Amino acid sequence: MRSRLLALVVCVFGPPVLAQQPDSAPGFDLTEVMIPMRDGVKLHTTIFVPRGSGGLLPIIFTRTPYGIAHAGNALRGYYGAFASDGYSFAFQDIRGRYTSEGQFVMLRPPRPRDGRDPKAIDEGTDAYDTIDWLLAHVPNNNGRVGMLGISYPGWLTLMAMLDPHPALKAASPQASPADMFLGDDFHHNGAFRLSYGFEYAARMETSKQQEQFEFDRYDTYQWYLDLGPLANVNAKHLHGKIPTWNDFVAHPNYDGFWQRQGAAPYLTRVTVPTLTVAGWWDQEDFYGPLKIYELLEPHDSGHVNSLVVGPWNHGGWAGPAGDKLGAIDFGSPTSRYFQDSILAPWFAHFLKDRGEPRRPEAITFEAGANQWRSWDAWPPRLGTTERRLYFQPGGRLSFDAPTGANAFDSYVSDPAHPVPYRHRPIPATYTPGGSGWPVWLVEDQRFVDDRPDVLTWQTEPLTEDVTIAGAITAKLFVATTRTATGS
Ligand code: PG9
Repeated sequence: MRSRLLALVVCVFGPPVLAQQPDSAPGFDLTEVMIPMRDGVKLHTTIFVPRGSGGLLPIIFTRTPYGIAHAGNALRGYYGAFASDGYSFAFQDIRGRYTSEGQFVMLRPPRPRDGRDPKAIDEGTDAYDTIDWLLAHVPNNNGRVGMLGISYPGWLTLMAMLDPHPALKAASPQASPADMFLGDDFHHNGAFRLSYGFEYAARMETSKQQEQFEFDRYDTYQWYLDLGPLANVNAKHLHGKIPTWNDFVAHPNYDGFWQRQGAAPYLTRVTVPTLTVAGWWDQEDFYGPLKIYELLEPHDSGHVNSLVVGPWNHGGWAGPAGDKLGAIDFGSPTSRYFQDSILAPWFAHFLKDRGEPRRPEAITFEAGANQWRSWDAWPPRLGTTERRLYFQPGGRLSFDAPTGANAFDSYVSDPAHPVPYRHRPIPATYTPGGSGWPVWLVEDQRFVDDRPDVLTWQTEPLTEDVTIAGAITAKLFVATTRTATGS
């Protein structure tokens, strides 16, 4: 079996790479290749072609910094609806990761696109060059490629859409970040997400593979508290060797570094039918997908830009069921529904000319009512009213504007006793076997309610159901008696 496979590798795809054994998938011929990019760097790619399929098939293509050894599993899992429907697949390690050549740059900003340097590269050109190669080498392809990915691979899909290869006919950036300073993994409105930023940077840049930072205690809340000033991260632990950490330190404000990396300046046209996917309780990248959809929408004259938001945490739609998140039950297998009834038909339409898929502008899951809703616009235009909720004296919250002038609530913030956002002990984000991180957004946070530095406002008991949809904005008017304040 294995020798048959290598024979196929040599004759169809060029020299094989004999590194980590990739998983195979039943019914597919697996080949492993190094694909040359325009600057000569070669990227490690695995290709799965269904055995004995008669006709011409599209290719589903995913790029990732997280390793592709287990891509075969994906064909039995998240990509199962595609795998049983006649597609070939390509999975690729991006530059500088695992056995790909070249240098990894965290969220590498797009190259200057003035065409002056034909060898200039970015994640978009790497996707383009790979698609070119796949069309010439994957047997029986129908000349159409679809890309998808979740989170970093979602962002890589987005980059491939900027100046897409003409064969890229459908793209689904899922949980893709759009701005790491404003709302995604590393900062929220400029507030640095210390534990995630530190642990992710160390995980990605200690070596070409993923490495777990070894904390010397289980409760990382205490570890970060004991760390002292931020400078101690490099002085004691990272020693200036993690470029992304150094960037966090060098760019504490929303300067050109973050703006160049953010997606907004580049999302000025809809180049490919796009299905953006988000989870309401995404602990890492919720801002990104909503922003990507919103930025593309004014340019969508062909009505091919659409959005799905379900009751999921980060990437939760890739699991087999999606009927629960933490303690919340949604009453049906929402991930299964998404995979079989939204995602697969959407790609089949653009890559296989199959049927008229269900293509509303937006499909969202209404938690509480526990039902999927289709919309002709997002945020919804019909049947909604923009409302304001106001803080009131005595910790009350109401839809009526307060009448008193200059009322305020205040608290004393003590940086030596920061408010934990999760129950302690708080294990490292990537603790094998689970850390609670993926579900913290749906946890009961009333355990901090009685702290003097936590203010809580509450409505009267509701007399009827209230459904909230669209962009929720909090406007806080804040004054502090110090120059630096935790909030
Ligand atoms: N949220 C992760 C990430 C994406 C992009 C940059 C940095 C982190 C992820 O899950 O891939």
